[in-house]
Amino acid sequence: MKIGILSDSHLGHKRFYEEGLKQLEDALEKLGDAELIIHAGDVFDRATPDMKTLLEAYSIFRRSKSPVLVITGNHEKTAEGLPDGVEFLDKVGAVKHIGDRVELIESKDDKERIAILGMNYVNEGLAEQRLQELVEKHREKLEEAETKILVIHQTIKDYFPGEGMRKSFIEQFGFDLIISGHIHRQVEDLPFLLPGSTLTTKIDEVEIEPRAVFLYDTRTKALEKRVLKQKPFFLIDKEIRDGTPTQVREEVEKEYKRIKEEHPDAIVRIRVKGNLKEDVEGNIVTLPSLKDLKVDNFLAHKSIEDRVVEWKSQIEESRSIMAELDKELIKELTRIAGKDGEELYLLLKEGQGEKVVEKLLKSSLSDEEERKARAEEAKDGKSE
Ligand SMILES: [Mn+2]
Repeated sequence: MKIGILSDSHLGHKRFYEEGLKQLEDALEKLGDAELIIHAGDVFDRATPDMKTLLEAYSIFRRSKSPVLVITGNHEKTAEGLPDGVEFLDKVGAVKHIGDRVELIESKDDKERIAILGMNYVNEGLAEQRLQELVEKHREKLEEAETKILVIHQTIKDYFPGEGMRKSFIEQFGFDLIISGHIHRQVEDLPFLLPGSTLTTKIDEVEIEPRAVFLYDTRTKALEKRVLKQKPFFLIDKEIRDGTPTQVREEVEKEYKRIKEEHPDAIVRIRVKGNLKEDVEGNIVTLPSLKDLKVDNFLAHKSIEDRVVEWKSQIEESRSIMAELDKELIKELTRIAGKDGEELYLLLKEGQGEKVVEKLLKSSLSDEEERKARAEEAKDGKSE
């Protein structure tokens, strides 16, 4: 069976909203010859997308010639019981949500039986355990199939440093193909396949690489990469030595104009590095503010105004640091609750403190107390 593979479409992305829609549309079109399409999570940029984004997503997925199977990514994670965008798409029949379950499919032409196990994103520290549980729970169904595919949205340590799953751990289960979203870089290392994102969500070294989708043939194990149509991205480092504010501004504008002349639809990020002349410290470097341009000021001497701009962009980009702090909090909650603390964390984020207190109090009943309570209940039951 020919299977189309894509991930991380991030619909509803604030800066690249239109690109997100267009590139998903292009992705599904480019996979028109697939019998089945798998999306490995982060369909949306937010867990609860606005109505416009939901409707756009609905109409794009409805136009797909092949059924689309989806899992949820970290961007779709909501507090316990709250619906997300993927659930909506599943309910209205635009996609099929296969998170934490197995989908069995028979190929039209040669009756090949394929089992696809989807695992929704979980806190990295719990991912291996969750996979083990899911494989055990669905063992029978998995064994029925000739071809077994796993779809996850996690970090695989061997491809990306930091906390995550081990390749060797996943390998033990014998899947013929392992697809993971989350990491926006493409990795072709069969049976592992990281399709990368269909959208450039930030202009950095990884994501200025052309975005793509993949077609995989389960019989021949051939993998084909299909590059998406997108605006050209440019990431430029501009070095300034003993410059003046005017000079910096002019150099940035010159660079931007040069690129735009050759590529009118280019999206440009310029990182200004180096230093200003000592005597102009305190002068204001006003960097041009243009639609398709993002300038980062990494100059050594900066005015208050420059610093405020820099702080603003630092705050915007501090999400990774926040994520680290969040991870610590989740760990602490996991320790106290004795189970997945992420649910509690999400409740806290939504301002539902009382619920967290309630849940923690419940779980802090010691085994002894619980036994006593049970014994009491049993006694009561008998006396009635
Ligand atoms: Mn993502």
